[in-house]
Parts: sequence; structure tokens; C-alpha cells
Amino acid sequence: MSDYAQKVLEGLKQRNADQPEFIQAATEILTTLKPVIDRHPEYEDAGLLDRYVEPERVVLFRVPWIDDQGKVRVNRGYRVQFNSAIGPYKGGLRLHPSVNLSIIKFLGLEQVLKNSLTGLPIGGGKGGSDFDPKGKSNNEIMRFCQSFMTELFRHIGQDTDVPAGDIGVGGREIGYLYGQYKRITGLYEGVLTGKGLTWGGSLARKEATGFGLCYLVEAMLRANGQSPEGKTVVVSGSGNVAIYANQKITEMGGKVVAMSDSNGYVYDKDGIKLDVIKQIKEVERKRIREYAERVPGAVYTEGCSGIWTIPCDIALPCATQNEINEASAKTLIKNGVKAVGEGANMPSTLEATAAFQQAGVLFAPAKAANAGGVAVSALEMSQNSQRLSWTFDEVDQRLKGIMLGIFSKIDEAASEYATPGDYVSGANIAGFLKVADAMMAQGAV
Ligand code: NDP
Ligand code: 2IT
Repeated sequence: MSDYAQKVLEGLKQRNADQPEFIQAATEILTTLKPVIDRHPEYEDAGLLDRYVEPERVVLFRVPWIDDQGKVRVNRGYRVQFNSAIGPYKGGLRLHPSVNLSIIKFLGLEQVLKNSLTGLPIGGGKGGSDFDPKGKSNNEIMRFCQSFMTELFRHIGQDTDVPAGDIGVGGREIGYLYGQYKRITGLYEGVLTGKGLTWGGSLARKEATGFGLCYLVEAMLRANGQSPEGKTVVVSGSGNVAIYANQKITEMGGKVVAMSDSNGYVYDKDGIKLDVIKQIKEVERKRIREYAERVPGAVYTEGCSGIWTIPCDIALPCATQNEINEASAKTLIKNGVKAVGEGANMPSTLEATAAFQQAGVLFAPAKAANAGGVAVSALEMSQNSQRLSWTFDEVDQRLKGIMLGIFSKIDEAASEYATPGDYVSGANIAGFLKVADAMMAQGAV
């Protein structure tokens, strides 16, 4: 690591000792930026990395809401506005009991580079709450979202900060959040993305992250003389990203044999029937174990990490951070995995990533592989500004073009600055260069 990047990382570790996920994301990024920092000594004089690792603004707020029994409950709300050098802050909102400042900051730091890779004019931010949507009624979800927005509205806007979905936030939650924003401000503007199709949403946004992941993985496979055709695939998670990753990789000729949720995983040697998963997860909001009760021959196993013991050619982790540790990575490698595409954000630990790369597994890191979601969010912003809606096919074609463009950028940056095929370095470097250029041009702000 360059002396400057090392110094910045050490300071960051000291100041944020209680934020392991943030330190993990920063460690990977700063370590891989060495060749760039070496070529640009002017970055140190400009304090560029010192500024880059510090969010422009962190908003932390109380979210009181009333449950169905009439009792007042209180959660913590967060919005980290990380970097606006190349556009308004953009990034999702996560509702999960594990949410804390470390998790929102790691997601925000990743988002800055991811958004840069899309080539679209969007800065990076992230937010959420430690609210647990599981087991809550529709009315409780609505009251929570309304209370969350009653504070958040003053910090966001179509030209300042545009939130979207993430874990626990899908179309239903975006609807409640948007309704409250509009009610408070009186503005009908594209302030949130992932909106419903009758009120400003973009066709293909729901599918975008999963589809985009498969477009990028396919490009990576083809660049290395392979294809998804006939490959066995394991997809973790069964939420928004996992479902549409399954759909697209199946269309591409792959066979998905397992999916999971936070309780366990199902294995179906004949290929997971996605209509059954959609019914259980999107319509009924039930647990994945139901799949084994509905599909003869399918097997449910308790515990979600066991999914990585199933032999596969392609692994698509689409659930959450650090879901693949070194032991799981080694099991996947032993079982012959050829490619890993990260649909979730930071699903592989640093040790797991190193193990994949050392074993020569094709590895598409999250900030490149899952950028399709935020890319189509930016296309939704464009459509809102134009007061137009594009067709599904038009958005999908643009998404495909963006993902192929991202693969070219990370492939070229890997070859130019690091090692050919090191897409982790390639993604960090290609994403960073654009942000760094903008920050240098805009002065010490
Ligand atoms: P969803 O809430 O739709 O689905 C999340 C899935 O992951 C569920 O199956 C959930 O299981 C599982 N999961 C969540 N937390 C854990 C955990 N701690 N351990 C095991 N499984 C868990 O979220 P998304 O599909 O939107 O997001 C999945 C990942 O993709 C996240 O990392 C997110 O940041 C990332 N991502 C999402 C984008 C988007 O557009 N939505 C864009 C880019 C990245 P359960 O139901 O049991 O909680
Ligand atoms: O992690 C992500 O890129 C997202 N959750 C999507 C963000 C967005 O603004 O669409």
C-alpha cells in the first residue's frame, strides 16, 4: 500500500474503531488504490483520500412510531451523504435490525465508487434504520415509513439526495415514503426511485439489479472463454436481487439449484421453480422453507451459510454482507466454482475474496456487479426529469449497455494498473479515478 493510503487507513481505523464493516470496505479500497496514488502525488497535497473516506454529512435521527397495540416504539434513522462530487447523493435505504452507523457507512463508501462506475451523474449515499419489518402489519410499516420520512424529507430532494430501496425496502415501502414526502412538501418530484409504475417509476427497475448482475457475469465469462450456458448456479437470498438474478441466469441457460433466506436454504436438483419462490416471497411474504413443502423432491436445510456447500459452477451471493467467509469460499473452490458474481454488497469477507482470487476463480465484485440497480434508478431520475416513460425494452437495453461498459472499464483498469483479471482492483480504481478527478477540479471542499 502507498504510504499515503496507509496513513489514511490507519487514521480511519483509529477514528472508527467501533465500525468493523466500514473499516473492512475502506481497507479493500485503499489497499487496491496504491498504483493510482503512486501515479498522482498531487492527491496527497490536496488531502484527497482524507476527504474521500470522510462522509460529507451524517444525519442520525429518532423515528417514533405507534404499533398496532397503541404503544410508542422508537428506532434510529440514518442517512449518510457520502460524496456529491459527481452528482446528487444516490443510494438505498435499508430496514433491518442489524443496521448501525458502521453498516450504513460501508454501504455509502461502496456506493460512491459503484455510482461512478455506472458512468451516470450520481454521487453516493445510503440510509436506513434498525427497524425490523418482519412480523409487522402493513399499517405498522406505513406508520414507520411516514415517521421516517417526516424527518428525512428536509435532507433530500431530486437535486440533492435521491434514496431508493435496499434490504427490507421494496415497492410497498417506497410508496409509503413517497406519499409522505409529497404530503409534507407538496412536490411531485423524482425524489425516490423504485416508485410504482403508475406514479413515476421506471419499467425494469425491479429487475435491474439481478438482470444487471447476470449481464456483467456473462461479460466476464465470455471475456474468459466461457458462458452461463449449462452451468449449475447457486443464488443466496430470495429477495429482490436474488429473484431477478435467478430469472436472468436461467434465461441465459444456467440452472439454479438453491436459494435461501436468513433461516435456511432450499435445494432442488431439478432447478428452482421461480414462480413458486415469487409466490412465497413477493406475494405471501413467507419463509423459504415453504418451497420444500410445495415442490416434491426439494429439500430444506436450516441455517443459511450451508448453501455454499452445494457444488456449483457459478455462485451469486445476493443476500447480505459477509455471507461468504474464508471457509465457505474454500468449500466452493474445492467443489469447482468457476465464477462468483456479487449481487449483495460486500458479501465476501476480505479473506474469502483473497481465496477466490488466489484460486483463479473469476470474481466480479459487488460495486461493479450489482450496479445495475442504481443505474436504472438514475434512468428513472432521467425519465422523471423529462416527464416521460421509456419502454421495458429501452431501459433493459440501456442497462445491458451500462453493464457491458462497466465490465470494459474494470477490465481495462485491472490491466493498466494492477493484474489482468483482478476485477476487485479494476473496479476500485476505475470508480475512484472519476470521483478523484471531480474532487480535484472542485477544490478543497
Ligand atoms: P431484500 O430485502 O429484497 O432481500 C434480502 C434477502 O437476503 C432475503 O432473502 C433475506 O432473508 C436475506 N438476508 C437479509 N439479511 C440477511 C442476513 N443477515 N443473513 C442471511 N440472509 C439475509 O433485499 P435485496 O434483494 O434488495 O438486497 C439484497 C442484497 O443486495 C443487499 O446486500 C443489498 O444491499 C444488495 N443490493 C440491492 C440492490 C437493490 O436494488 N435492491 C442494489 C444493489 C445491491 P430474510 O427474508 O430472511 O431476511
Ligand atoms: O446498493 C444499491 O446500489 C442499492 N440498494 C440501490 C440504490 C439505488 O439508488 O437504486
